Amino acid sequence: MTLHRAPPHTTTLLCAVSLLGVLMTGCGGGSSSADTTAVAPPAPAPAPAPAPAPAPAPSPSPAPAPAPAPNPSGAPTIATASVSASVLTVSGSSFGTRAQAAPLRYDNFDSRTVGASPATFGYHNYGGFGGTVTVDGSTAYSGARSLRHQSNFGGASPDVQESFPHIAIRGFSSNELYLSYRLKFASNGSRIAQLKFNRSGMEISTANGSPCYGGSPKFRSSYYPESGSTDTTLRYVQGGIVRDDESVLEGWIGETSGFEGTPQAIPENTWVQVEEYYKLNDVGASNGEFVTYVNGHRHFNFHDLRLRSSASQLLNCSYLVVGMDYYVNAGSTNGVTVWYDDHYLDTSRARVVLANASTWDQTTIRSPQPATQWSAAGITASLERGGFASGADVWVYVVRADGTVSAGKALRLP
Ligand SMILES: [Ca+2]
Repeated sequence: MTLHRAPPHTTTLLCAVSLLGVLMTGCGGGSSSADTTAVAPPAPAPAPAPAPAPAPAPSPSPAPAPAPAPNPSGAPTIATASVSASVLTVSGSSFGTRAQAAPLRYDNFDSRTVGASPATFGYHNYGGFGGTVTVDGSTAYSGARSLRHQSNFGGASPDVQESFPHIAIRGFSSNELYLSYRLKFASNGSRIAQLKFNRSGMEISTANGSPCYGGSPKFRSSYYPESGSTDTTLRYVQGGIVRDDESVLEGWIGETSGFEGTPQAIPENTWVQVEEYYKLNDVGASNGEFVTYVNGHRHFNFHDLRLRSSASQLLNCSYLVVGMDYYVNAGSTNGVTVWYDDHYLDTSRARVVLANASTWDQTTIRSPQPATQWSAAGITASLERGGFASGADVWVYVVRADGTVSAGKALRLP
């Protein structure tokens, strides 16, 4: 299949006109990632043994004790999984550790007040512009409420419209982030020109008018429809990383060398799951990671990135709602609407998941459950049904902090 990228001049124009002083470093996509790999990665290579002293020492110095493996003894294995009183309990072995049981953030918006701004319940508004972001009681992936970004609706116009509310989580610092959320959009007769996915990185207080959006190092991506058509489906993914020196590595999924894969098309009025995983490199090494999925379909898959030069450079901001460029057509009934639900953000990949297939590679729904207790042999989490109804047959997976995934354990939800 031949993929057709949006004309570069279009992207440049949209970026240039949309950023109000935010420089080009903010342009491009912005999404986020899940696991490093969809399958259990091989066991980490054992630390190379220190070269034995070549000197003919009469008595060789004893080999240093190997560093304890952070996740000992093989893949995580689930023995039992059950639900009682909306608590998911999983027992087994080799689940590894988490610094704290609960994720950094979990919000299904179901307890929020319809019409409320996310700034009233822990989200940060970086001071964007354009449309509004409020709790919505008419459309949801889970429960009865979600978060809605409603872009402004003026008259039909040949000019691109912009709506960039810039709603994020901040107030943490980490070498890595895993996030998942649900997204759906409706064109309302209008048309998205670019939907910016999650951007996450390090704030630079003086950066280009917006500490997170203009900061670095940073991970980012955007989705685009077919250029110049009336097609409302999002089909093309562009993005990459911004290093601490402001240099970039970016490209189009499926079109640029190193950006393998085929973009997962997102039609309007269809909920999808976005998962992203970011990891900064160890200082001096090229082992930073950027892995993203939509409905379990992998887009970015980088494991050899160098984004920073100091251990003091940490991820400390992560957008949920960035914004969009869009067109209002003759006959439009509103600007484009985008909904978000089941927002999960954490500083670790370690999580327990409800999924819709018996093997991880086949899953297209991977709902992370917010844990309340976590040990190597047992996990409890608040049951978040997401799209799964009572009586649904699901599979429980445990993902360890190193990305290793257990086999699925069948469970019929009560
Ligand atoms: Ca919800």
